[in-house]
Amino acid sequence: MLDDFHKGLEPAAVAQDGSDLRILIVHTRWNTPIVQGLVEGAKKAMVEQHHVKPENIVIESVPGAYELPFAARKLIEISQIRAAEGASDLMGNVNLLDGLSMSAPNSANKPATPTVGSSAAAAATTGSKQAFDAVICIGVLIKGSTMHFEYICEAVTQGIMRVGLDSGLPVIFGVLTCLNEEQALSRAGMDAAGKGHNHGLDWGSGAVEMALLKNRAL
Ligand code: DLZ
Repeated sequence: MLDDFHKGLEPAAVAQDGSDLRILIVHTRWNTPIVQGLVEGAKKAMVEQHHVKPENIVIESVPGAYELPFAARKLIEISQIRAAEGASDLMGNVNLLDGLSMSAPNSANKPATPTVGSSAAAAATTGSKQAFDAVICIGVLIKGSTMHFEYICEAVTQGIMRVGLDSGLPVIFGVLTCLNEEQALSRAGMDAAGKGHNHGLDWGSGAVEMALLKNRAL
């Protein structure tokens, strides 16, 4: 029975068309190669399975997982203001987070050339009533020898949930909370045995499905 067990998210019964959606990915710069693989997985699912336009996927970065909720909230606010103003791109050309963004469409295992601040992918066009339709927060937390891991996991989990409920936007919890690096590699589909599954794929599909739910007419 487990031979045909579907790893990760079972596809929705009905095709999820993301061609009109705008998605924000906020990712961390800790455990970068694994994070990169997860970001690429999320993008792959959105573009290849759900037809999200690559130019409508905006990617921003933060230092670590603890910063994800604040950044998601701030970037949602900015994008909503810019969309209401009819701006031609959602993030503008301001380096809001003063961070590096790994936006180049490279392969999952090859770190992209970083670009400073709001990426080229941040040219998501507006022209309709909504700013972002969903946000995916992506990070990798790996347990160390102190209690730090537990505190950050708790804060980030609660924080991401809060941003979603407060903003009314789906915010996907794309944070791996792993006991060691092997677990993280496996969950990014980067393990040596090749038996893992890239959870980024599920987060991309989940973001599209939840964005469509958010936009569903009453
Ligand atoms: C400090 C820290 C540690 C020890 N480990 C991680 C980690 O595994 N993954 C991650 O995303 N961030 C880590 N951080 C950084 C914190 O998330 C945060 O950036 C700092 O505590 C500053 O607020």
